[in-house]
Amino acid sequence: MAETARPASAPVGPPAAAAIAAAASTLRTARRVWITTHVKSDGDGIGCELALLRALASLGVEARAINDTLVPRTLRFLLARPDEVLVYDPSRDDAFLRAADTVVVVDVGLAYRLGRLEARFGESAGVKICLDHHLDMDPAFHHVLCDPDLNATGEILYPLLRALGAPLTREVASPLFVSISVDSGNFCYERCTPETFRIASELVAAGAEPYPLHVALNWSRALSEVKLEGEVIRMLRVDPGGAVACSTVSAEMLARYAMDPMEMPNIVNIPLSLEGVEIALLFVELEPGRVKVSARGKGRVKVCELARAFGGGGHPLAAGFSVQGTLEEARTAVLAVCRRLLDAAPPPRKQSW
Ligand SMILES: [Mn+2]
Repeated sequence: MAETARPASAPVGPPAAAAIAAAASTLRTARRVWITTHVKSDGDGIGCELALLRALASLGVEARAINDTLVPRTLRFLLARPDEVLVYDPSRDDAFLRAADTVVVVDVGLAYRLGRLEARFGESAGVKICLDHHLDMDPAFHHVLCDPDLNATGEILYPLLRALGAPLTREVASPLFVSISVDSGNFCYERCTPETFRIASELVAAGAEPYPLHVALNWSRALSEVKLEGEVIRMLRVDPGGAVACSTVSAEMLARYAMDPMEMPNIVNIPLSLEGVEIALLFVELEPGRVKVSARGKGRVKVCELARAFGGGGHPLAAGFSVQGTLEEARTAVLAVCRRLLDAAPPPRKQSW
């Protein structure tokens, strides 16, 4: 193969126009493109897959989106047909995956997070392109368009689609708008820049409709999820200092409401919404002895540092990790680190508007 994988030490960062043009030219001449994203995919991953799939189809390039796991219920409204994004089925898909001359991985740079598709990715002879906004990146990719300063992978995909010269139709713009909207907290998070809004403006001009997309994304919740939120609110605890708030979801509650712990990413915003709270925590008992912790911050403390103390990772304002032990043991251990981080944190910033 003419293209060689980049060295393991190559940094991620704002991709140069030349890097975007090179990835676009690979895609324009591709014959079979396999698009995929991480397991338990989210709005950014699925939105990018759909936008790229549709853009490539409009250019006459054969492409398929094949993931390890199902599109979450909350995002299925985006699909033009139920099988527009496929769940990997070896007997149906292996021939296509082996024949793919280009592989595009979106919203993740680590092959192990492709689940059952990790091996197919590893053995693929195709040119490997990564579109992402996370820090960690395997050295297997020939093209890396990854900028951790962006809210969403969609903000990387947008200039790539422009470089591809694919028409920006409503069908491309809508999932791309969803990708950025979901990962930017509805255009509120700190990484929103004028460029974020410039892209959003182009997408709306191309036919993406913010209000119906908002209704489909945020006001189409399952009753069980809202009822579970009621229990999470009842069990809210605020640390005596007032800066840490947390709540818990037991394995019994997950079973009673038939909730997938991966499909409730916003519940941790309930403790975060309290005045004076700097760190919000949601402890979810995945199984007896294993607790998943979602952490959110308002800015004074980088919650990724909290996550790192427990072997996890994430972003300054949003991170996650797992702790062995009971819910109570996990809470005691995590609160102790929170207090330490708060003591070392700079004083609250005085804002003026
Ligand atoms: Mn993302």
